[in-house]
Amino acid sequence: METTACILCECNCGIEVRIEDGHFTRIRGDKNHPGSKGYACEKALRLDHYQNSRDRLNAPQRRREDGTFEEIDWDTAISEVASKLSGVRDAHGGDSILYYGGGGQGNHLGGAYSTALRAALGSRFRSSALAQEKTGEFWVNHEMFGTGVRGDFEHTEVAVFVGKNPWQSHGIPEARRTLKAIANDPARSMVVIDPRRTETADLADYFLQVKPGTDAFCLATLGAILVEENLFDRSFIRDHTSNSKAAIEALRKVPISDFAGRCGIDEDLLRRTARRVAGASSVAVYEDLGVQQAPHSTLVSYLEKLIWVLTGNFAKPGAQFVPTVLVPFARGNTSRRPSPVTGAKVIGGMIPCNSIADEILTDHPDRFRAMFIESANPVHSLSDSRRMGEALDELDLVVVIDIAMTESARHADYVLPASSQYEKWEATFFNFDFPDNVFQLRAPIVEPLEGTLPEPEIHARIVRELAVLDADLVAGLLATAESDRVKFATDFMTATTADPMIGRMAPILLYETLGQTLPDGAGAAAVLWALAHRCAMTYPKAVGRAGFEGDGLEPGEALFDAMISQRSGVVFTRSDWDEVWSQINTTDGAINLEIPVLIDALDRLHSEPDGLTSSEYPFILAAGERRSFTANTIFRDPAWRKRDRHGALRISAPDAERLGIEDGGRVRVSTGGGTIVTSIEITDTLQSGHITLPNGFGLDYPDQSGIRSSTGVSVNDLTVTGGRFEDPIAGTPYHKHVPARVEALT
Ligand SMILES: Nc1nc2c(c(=O)[nH]1)N[C@H]1C(S)=C(S)[C@@H](COP(=O)(O)OP(=O)(O)OC[C@H]3O[C@@H](n4cnc5c(=O)[nH]c(N)nc54)[C@H](O)[C@@H]3O)O[C@H]1N2
Ligand SMILES: Nc1nc2c(c(=O)[nH]1)N[C@H]1C(S)=C(S)[C@@H](COP(=O)(O)OP(=O)(O)OC[C@H]3O[C@@H](n4cnc5c(=O)[nH]c(N)nc54)[C@H](O)[C@@H]3O)O[C@H]1N2
Ligand code: SF4
Ligand SMILES: [Mo]
Repeated sequence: METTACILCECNCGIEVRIEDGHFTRIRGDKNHPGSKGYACEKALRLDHYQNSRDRLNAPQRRREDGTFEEIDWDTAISEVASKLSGVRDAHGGDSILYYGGGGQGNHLGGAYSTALRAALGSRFRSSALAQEKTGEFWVNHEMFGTGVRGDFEHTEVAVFVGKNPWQSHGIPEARRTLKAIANDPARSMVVIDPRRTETADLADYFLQVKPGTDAFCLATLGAILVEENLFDRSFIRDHTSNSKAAIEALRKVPISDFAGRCGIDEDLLRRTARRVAGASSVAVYEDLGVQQAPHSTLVSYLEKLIWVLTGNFAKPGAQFVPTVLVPFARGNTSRRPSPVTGAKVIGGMIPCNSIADEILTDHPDRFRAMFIESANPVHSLSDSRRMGEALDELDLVVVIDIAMTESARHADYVLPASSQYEKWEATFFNFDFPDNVFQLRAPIVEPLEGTLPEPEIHARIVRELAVLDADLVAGLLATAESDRVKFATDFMTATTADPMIGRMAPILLYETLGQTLPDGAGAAAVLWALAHRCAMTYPKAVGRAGFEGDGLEPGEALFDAMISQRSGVVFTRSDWDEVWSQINTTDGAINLEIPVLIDALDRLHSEPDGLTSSEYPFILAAGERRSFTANTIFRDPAWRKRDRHGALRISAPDAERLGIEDGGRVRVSTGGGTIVTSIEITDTLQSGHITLPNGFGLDYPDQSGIRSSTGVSVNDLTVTGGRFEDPIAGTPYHKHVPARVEALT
């Protein structure tokens, strides 16, 4: 059995794979993986459909005048891509090149090298899927804590899931085991806030089945009850928070019964829930897409955090903590420069996904002229796919790195074929465990498909072609890396601190030097050397407790050696709950409770009119539900699904009856974004007026004879962009709240 990890969700459970004739014939959880400890869900068993997809690209593709593609060799591809990228930069500036993506659920090493390519081109703007889900929460975290936070669900007394269905979407370690353990323990409780009675809600003790899109009312009520009934933790607030007055006053003003009615929850249930949360020794909270892609998303993030801060649920077992990080990608700082055309807020360096098309489809002189897309499929995954496709067609240059000819790749000028995640060295920076945090560098377990390259090599080749690194510097550092790693460290640090440009090129400089000396072709691991050293310097105690000790550079070197040699993953930090406070990164070291624009938004809720539905669009469509057989667009082969093969529209029995449709019957769904036809699944888990479609469908895929067709609905044919349909602060879309009409087809 070969040791690797599942690439289908952020948990990246360790797995063992038996390979016969290039096929994954047996897959099981890896007991030696220090994070997942043998756990894996059933989706992992289907990974052969990823590895042996019929849709793999095995040569670089160049678009012809007529829109068809021709195969070209790698040297041609690299030199043309490099010269066209520098051409765009010379004509319009590096800022006109937008970088999108950088990694999916299982692959972040490519993205770690792309930063150097972007530096070489002077490209500063980027975006990724995070800017259509998490940026609002990142920003709130930044304002309150100065850093990201996570919850300790394994040990918590009360688990709260807000717009999150971990039974299907995972996201916490050993999700199903953890959920069952909470459900089976009479001393622990689970609170679920969701308009649908999900698999997770079925396990809940307190199920708050809100009306879609009313979470702000629900959470404001919970907060108001804490204040009204004096349930908040006064000493915690006094000792550990600042600026609490305005938030508490705003909550005190919330009309409890009125808001309870707005969200459709019985006031008594809300009171019992607030008391349970306040009385618990620990509470862990997880908010996800159900609120992050719905009305008031950033306000909801704030209210959700106010509730657990007001009840003192930070820096103790079972509560919230600050994870140690190798790459701080969950940053919520806003950059001084907004997006060039629409002036959108840029959070954590990312342009809101919803603004991208507007940043292109305009005459504005600062519009984007080129896009570099890596390991993402924005024409499928962004709101209003058709417009996103039109935007790509308007650009002077589109380069895509993917393993498949995706919906986005079809709009590219060059498509560069990557080796699959099981054919190269790979890793993710989704390292959020606590107190033991885990990182796993995966080695290739199958030979790469001929004609493909790993992303780090692609980036390095483009950078070589751009000739930005001094050849003597590279040769000198390479020689030192071969003979003396300690001297290499000093020389490397001297070179990268002396010249900021060389500093920004550090990943590729490492790849070209240290990387060439690593065993088994593990050159892509070179960037980990810098991350290991930074980690050892940032968290000396936690890294020491994990067993990496010594003087000077020794802990970092030891950590790096462990990373590259331990196939099931390595515990890189062992934290102490007492240290969590020192990770708070606000000016005064206290949690800041006052975010003025969100307090205003809370005040404005009082006078807010009801919902986005109308007589034309009386339903609310949640566009993109996680189900047993969805995994973003990582599997293109629809045969991986054993059930729900077409991704039915879920609808309540009363609604189906009113429309005169039976289970399996066909309907037309229309929104402001478009119209689709699908079959329905009648369910008693949904409220009347609420319908759902799964994410990740509608990908086209060739059959045995090469004829391409797609299965199910591509949800972003139905989603909409624009002011009413996105968060006013973070610009995140309301994918889970699309006004829609349903008509029966006979
Ligand atoms: N099986 C599977 N797992 C996945 C993925 C996948 O594609 N398939 N994708 C991964 C990724 S990228 C992500 S980001 C996560 C996302 O994971 P989740 O956020 O858990 O996934 P969703 O099903 O999109 O949305 C969660 C819940 O929001 C609810 N919801 C809808 N509208 C509202 C609302 O107005 N208010 C509230 N409170 N809830 C609402 C839905 O009913 C649903 O139960 O999943 C990851 N895991
Ligand atoms: N309407 C609606 N839209 C949504 C969502 C929703 O709930 N509703 N969810 C949103 C969310 S949370 C997310 S995270 C996004 C996800 O959407 P995207 O960000 O587009 O990412 P993925 O679907 O994960 O696609 C990853 C791409 O990586 C490619 N790939 C796989 N392995 C490799 C590799 O080794 N190298 C390279 N270069 N490529 C590889 C795959 O072929 C695929 O094209 O969708 C978002 N879009
Ligand atoms: S929980 Fe996520 S990473 Fe783990 S096996 Fe399931 S899909 Fe894969
Ligand atoms: Mo996501």
